[in-house]
Amino acid sequence: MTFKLPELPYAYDALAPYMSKETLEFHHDKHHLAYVDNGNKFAGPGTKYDGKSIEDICKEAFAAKDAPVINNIGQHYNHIHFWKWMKKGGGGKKLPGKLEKLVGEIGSFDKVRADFIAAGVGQFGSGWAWLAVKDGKLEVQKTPNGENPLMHGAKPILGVDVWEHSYYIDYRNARPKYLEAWFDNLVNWEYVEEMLG
Ligand code: MN3
Repeated sequence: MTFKLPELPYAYDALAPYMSKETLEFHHDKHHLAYVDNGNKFAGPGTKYDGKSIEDICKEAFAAKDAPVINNIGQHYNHIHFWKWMKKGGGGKKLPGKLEKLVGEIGSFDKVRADFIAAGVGQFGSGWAWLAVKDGKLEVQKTPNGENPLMHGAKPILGVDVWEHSYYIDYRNARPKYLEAWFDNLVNWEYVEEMLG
């Protein structure tokens, strides 16, 4: 399979002021594109990964400790969903039904929000914070660099990019402020529910 850069599902200025046009231009057009180009080099046509799903490639590469594929295909997978996990006018406490039930099983909306933000703040260096489903239960996770919950036996349903390229233009070094603004104003909960399958 030849990997391709997906288009953003909204205009570059749609997420302002929480995520600027400039951030999205760099993040999508330059950073995500680099993962796609490198992903094609390391896991595209002519490699042993050709013909496999991106989810399977993530798992196989992690099991084989194949760092270039873990990072580039992991990041391609993460960003495909990251763009869809955000929308203009997102956030809010009103969750779709299945998701609300899963959150209720491990506590409250406020606890999940606090744990998710703490995971993002606590990820040392570059990486991601996640809501993932493992054995039917919701979990808050964090992973370094391009890793994701698929590589750790779970299914990601929401992820936030805590690499500096995701927030430095808009928030400088204030990662907690970025995470709070992101969670409260940008999360597309309908897409999170869709990821439950
Ligand atoms: Mn990124």
